[in-house]
Amino acid sequence: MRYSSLKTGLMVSLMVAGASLAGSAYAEKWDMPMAYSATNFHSETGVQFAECVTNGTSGDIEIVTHPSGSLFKGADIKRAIQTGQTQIGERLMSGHQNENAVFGFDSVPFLASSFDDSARLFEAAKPTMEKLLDEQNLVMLYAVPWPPQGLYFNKEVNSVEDMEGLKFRSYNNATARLAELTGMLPVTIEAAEISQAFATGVAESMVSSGATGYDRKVWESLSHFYEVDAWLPYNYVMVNKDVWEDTSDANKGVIQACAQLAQYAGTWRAKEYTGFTMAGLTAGGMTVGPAGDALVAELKAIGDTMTSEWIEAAGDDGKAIMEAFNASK
Ligand code: PCA
Repeated sequence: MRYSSLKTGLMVSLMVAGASLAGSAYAEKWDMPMAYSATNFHSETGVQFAECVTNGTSGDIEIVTHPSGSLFKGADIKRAIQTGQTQIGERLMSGHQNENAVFGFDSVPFLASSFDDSARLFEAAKPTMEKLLDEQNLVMLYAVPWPPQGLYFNKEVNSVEDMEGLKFRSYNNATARLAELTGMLPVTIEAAEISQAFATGVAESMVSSGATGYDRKVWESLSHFYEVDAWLPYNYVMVNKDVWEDTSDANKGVIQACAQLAQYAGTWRAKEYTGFTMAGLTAGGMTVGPAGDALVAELKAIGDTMTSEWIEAAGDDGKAIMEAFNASK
């Protein structure tokens, strides 16, 4: 290497080191636990959000993502943020249904089964969710839907009777209730652990998106995916309210802009990923297609039961969400 280029190289390294030192004078690090694998589209969206904030605040706030439940398991993420054990994180919103039925507004079967309807439902629920989260020391930054939920089995299924007695992997209260109403046996398992659960026979069926089945390579154990489009549950990113209030207005502005971008980009990814993962499941050897009319009719009747149950359990907040949703049609 010639001396001049060596010198230039050294100067550049020093300048970079100097810039990052200057940037880190007041820098804060925010750890962002996420429950799903690094390659999942929600996690990829989270990484881009984190980079956007780190760059946009010139390193004032550095967000570091931790996928696959590596920092906190999915079920512990919200509490960790609420109590200040971590600053920010992502969680499946309906995972909190056991705290308050309102959190399950997005998992009511057949209430909103397309991307457009689910976006309207989310907007209708947003003010109520923000109020609820505020009472829990949390601020919601953005939310992204999973693709439509369908049914996975290790055999052909044409009726609810065919499901009787199957071990059914559930991920929230609504999915456990669906198992009960169809005569299956619910077992709660996080997405990160489902490949093993199916391989060992701990579970034999589930309701989830093509995305999760594809990410977890479920064709190694399961044979059928029925596109039921039952609902589209949301993942959301929330920040501890005290941390948020200590953030400068300029940095809040950057974070909100990055959040808007993430919501848009994540939703776009969810739509693109739907077709891609259906093809991927088929390529893996699964039979993929719509459920038969008889099965759909039975599932819709169960959906009606679950809708009434949710409205009853969610009380005035649930009523407000339903009214806003119906008014947005
Ligand atoms: N995947 C997540 C939640 C909904 C989805 O499509 C899961 O199965 O855990």
